[in-house]
Amino acid sequence: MDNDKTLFSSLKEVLDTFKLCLSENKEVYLEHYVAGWRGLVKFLNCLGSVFGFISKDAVNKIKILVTHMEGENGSQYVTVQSMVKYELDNELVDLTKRGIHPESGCRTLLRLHRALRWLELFLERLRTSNEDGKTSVMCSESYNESLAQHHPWMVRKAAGMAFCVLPGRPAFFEVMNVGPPEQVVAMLGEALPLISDVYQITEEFYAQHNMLDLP
Ligand code: 1PW
Repeated sequence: MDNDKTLFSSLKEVLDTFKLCLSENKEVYLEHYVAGWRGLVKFLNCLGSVFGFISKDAVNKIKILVTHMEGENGSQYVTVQSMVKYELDNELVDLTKRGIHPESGCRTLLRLHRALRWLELFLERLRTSNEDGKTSVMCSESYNESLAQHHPWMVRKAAGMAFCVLPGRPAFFEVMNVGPPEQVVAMLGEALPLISDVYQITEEFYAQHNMLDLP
């Protein structure tokens, strides 16, 4: 599954994958969450090599989750909720400081979850921007409001440098490969509430279990 060499097709397809994440009783399916992230990584890779260090970390996190999902206890890793319950019940999570479970599903997913908030904020800015909106500014504002708070200085610095060379809005829309700008805006308007739902449900579940600061 991790040798997925298929090319990025369209951001619509990627965002559609996130739509599949929510079960009827509002649990988050890991399979679709991971598939959504795979698509995002392909998208990042189309934005230029400077995004390499960003996508590399996401790829690592995806790999860790897939290893859990395909491992002998894979049946516990169907939804975020079942994963959290299983890992907590079996003391498989380092709760306060890094220890013997540096690759727990819970702490790994938390990193992607925080990054999803960045994506949500960024795409929302993009959706409401006008023709001369600067993607680099939208991206760094979204980052500063979300993920940056969890990153050390070095990572913030490197991320800031990557944002500076983001393609401008027209080229960015082209890479998204959704169609003319009106269609991109409409697609985002449809997809963003669902991404937001996935984010909020995960956030609340992690908060209930006091797991928003896992080391
Ligand atoms: C243009 C749209 C952008 C949205 C894609 C978001 C991708 C997010 C990946 C950010 C990764 C930055 C470099 C890695 C930092 C890691 O140290 C950090 N990982 C994340 C995902 O924040 C924390 O992981 P760690 O070191 O605690 O294992």
